[in-house]
Amino acid sequence: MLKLYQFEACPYCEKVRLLLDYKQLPYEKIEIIPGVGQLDLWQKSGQMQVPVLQDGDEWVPDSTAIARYLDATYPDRPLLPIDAQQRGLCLALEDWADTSLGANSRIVMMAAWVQHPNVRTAALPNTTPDWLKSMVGALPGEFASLLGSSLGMIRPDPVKTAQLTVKQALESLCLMLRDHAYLCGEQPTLADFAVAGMTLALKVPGQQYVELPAGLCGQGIPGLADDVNYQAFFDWRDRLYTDYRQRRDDIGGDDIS
Ligand SMILES: N[C@@H](CCC(=O)N[C@@H](CS)C(=O)NCC(=O)O)C(=O)O
Repeated sequence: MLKLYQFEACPYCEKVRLLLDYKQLPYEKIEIIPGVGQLDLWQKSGQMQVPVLQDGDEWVPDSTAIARYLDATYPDRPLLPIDAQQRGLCLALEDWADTSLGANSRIVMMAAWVQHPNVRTAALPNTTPDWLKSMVGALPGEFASLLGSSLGMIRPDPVKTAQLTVKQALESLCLMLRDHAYLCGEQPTLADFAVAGMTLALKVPGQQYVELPAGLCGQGIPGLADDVNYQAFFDWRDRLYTDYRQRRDDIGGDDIS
């Protein structure tokens, strides 16, 4: 069986999980422990980042390389269009999603995390004691921002720039999807799954799809995921999940958000 070495919360790993589910290829997830686990990964794959796909003796790091490998090895349900212009557009959109959209979504998510007490406490593991949740929720926003900047995660200007960039990205995605079911036409392609993966941080998929803290699943960044101007995009992404993402078989129920 295919093995996916991953971090559950990594957008590039979510992109690959979407690709594998679309192609209806069963796989086993192997959660990597940051640090120690990455050293092991380096020995096996020659680099330390996730995602890495193992297919027998074949080790494939990098989500884009994994997509190309999957199409070459398992050609059913192709990820790239045949038409030259559509194919070029698909590859360019994938690269844009992996770089600009992914990086800016992460900055926006970090900013929301430090500024909104609810988002901060939701990110804590389910087992966190109530007293610690209250303490984290009660931290003043300025202190949390300072903590964020001192860790080199965010600074005020990059956050504003990232927010504007993500808003424009969501606007362009809504426009691209207005008259078409998917980004490159009427069939899903690599571009759609890259965009869906990279926006994981803007609105976390439901618990029926991802193994993340219950308080985070289904939660969106306030001011983005609940903005009616971008509703068409989040509705489209929900449909993509309903149609193609495999539901977790270790939990039951239809109404888990
Ligand atoms: N270009 C890579 C990017 C993968 C990536 O940035 N992975 C992050 C997690 S989201 C990672 O492994 N970070 C750990 C590190 O760099 O040590 C891809 O498309 O797969």
